[in-house]
Amino acid sequence: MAKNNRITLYDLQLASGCTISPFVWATKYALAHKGFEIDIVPGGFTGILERTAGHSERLPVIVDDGRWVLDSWLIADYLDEQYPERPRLLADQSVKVLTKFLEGWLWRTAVTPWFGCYIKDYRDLSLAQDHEYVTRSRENMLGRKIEDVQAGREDRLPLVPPTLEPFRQLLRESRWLGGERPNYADYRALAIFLWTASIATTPPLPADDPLRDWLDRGFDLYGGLGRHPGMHTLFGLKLRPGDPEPFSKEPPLGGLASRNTGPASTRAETERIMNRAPAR
Ligand SMILES: N[C@@H](CCC(=O)N[C@@H](CS)C(=O)NCC(=O)O)C(=O)O
Repeated sequence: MAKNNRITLYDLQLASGCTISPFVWATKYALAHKGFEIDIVPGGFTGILERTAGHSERLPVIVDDGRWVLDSWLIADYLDEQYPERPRLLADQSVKVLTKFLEGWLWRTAVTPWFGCYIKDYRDLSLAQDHEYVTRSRENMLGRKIEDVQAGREDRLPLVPPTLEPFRQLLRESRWLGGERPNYADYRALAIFLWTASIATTPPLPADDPLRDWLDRGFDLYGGLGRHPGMHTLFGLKLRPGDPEPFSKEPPLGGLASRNTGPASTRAETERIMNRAPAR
């Protein structure tokens, strides 16, 4: 049982002191959701094994009254199993499965392109003693020089916001992914944008992105857990002529977006698809 309601979290930080790792961000929110005070052990990329007394090469790691728990997903399971009387992170197995799907989709859609757009910032903003390690490990990962990977990002950044449209639609219909209140699905998804905000020296999203409402509310949770002075704004992407529309300005159309409550509810769509002159 957490002594004095406190749990220790090994952080992964940039030189500014803000958390970089999306896995650590999700864990910070998970601990706050469960009502714990967090004792942060600060640090960067190098020396994790020594810092954690040989327990882990990766972060997050928590220590709960002497009990070490590694890995963000195992930590979430541990917190729900150990503290079932506190608000649950994941109501049941199906929420967990669907959260993993959403997270996988967001990594493919946003993290992969943004990693390539911000990898030099990621290295430059890390602690001075981490620069060499981050450069070598990430260049090995990517098979190219960090500078070459990031070059030309002004052409690639505008391509990402339109691909987030299904996620926007979801959040138009629901205040949180968890419904009336945030749950672990919100934290896993927010963690991706918190990671981005920790490294994005130029914004990835347009100023008027409808995702802003959910993102701002999420960053403000738990006394502004996502608001660290080292974070960058996500909003203000400058579009150039010819860039795609960053998000849909039309009300959502089609079978996914509308509820069939009888012929009156589908009449406009039927007229639209029947009366337009056929394409030649
Ligand atoms: N499956 C692990 C992944 C943790 C992980 O990969 N953390 C990265 C940061 S995003 C790390 O510790 N990296 C240290 C390094 O790159 O040396 C989890 O969910 O906690």
